[in-house]
Amino acid sequence: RSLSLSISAVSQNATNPEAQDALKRALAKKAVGLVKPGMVVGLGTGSTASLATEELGRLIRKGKLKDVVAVGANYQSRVLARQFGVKTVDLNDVNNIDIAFDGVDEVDLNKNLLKGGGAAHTMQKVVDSVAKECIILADQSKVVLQLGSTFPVPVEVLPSAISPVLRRLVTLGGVPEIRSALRKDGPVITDLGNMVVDVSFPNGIQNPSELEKNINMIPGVVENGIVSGVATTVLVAIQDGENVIVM
Ligand code: ABF
Repeated sequence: RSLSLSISAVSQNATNPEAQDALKRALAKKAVGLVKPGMVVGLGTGSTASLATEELGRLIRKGKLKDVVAVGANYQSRVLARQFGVKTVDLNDVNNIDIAFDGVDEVDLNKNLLKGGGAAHTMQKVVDSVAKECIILADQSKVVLQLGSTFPVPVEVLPSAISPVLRRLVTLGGVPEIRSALRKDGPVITDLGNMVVDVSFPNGIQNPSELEKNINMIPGVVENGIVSGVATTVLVAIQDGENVIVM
């Protein structure tokens, strides 16, 4: 399904936190409704994906989804899954993932994604790309006409290669900034032990998939937050007066 139906969401992306939470819950419910007994489910990270994990656990505990197991994209999603009664398995112990749910920071009308606000995009990309169906959960605040409009591009970088990588990112037209840890004196370190560089592109991102490849070709880059060609479905939740519509 094309995202063109969702273009109206672009102009409506100011939402208060309670309304946004209702949108995220509606997305979680809709997404989990796609899971069938016996499936292997990939779980992303972030508040929207966490709500989907919670909903999955609720249905499993009710006995509605027998023999479902989950692959968590990272530590946070695995802990949460266990907390909600969802059995987890290791990615390396399954041959495939039937369906994955994940959140997003930005999505454009061609299903290009920008992820990595939580510094967890590397393994999210692995899980999402292994899944036969990758369902992206986007409340209306996430829909943009051009990636990079509201967020910089997160790039996970090997700490020992940080300086040359920063120089190469500048040659791609980027303005890189090392992400620092809130309330700590130092950089963010990912689950995988790397640093995150947030790169803004003042001239805009015209070709997301080309930029995704070019960034990943820099030696020392582990993975960047642009994800093109992976999302099979983008569910968008919008507020329509008193109602929440997921499409
Ligand atoms: C993950 O969580 C990230 O890729 C993205 O940065 C973030 C979205 O979080 P939320 O659902 O809380 O807006 O999916």
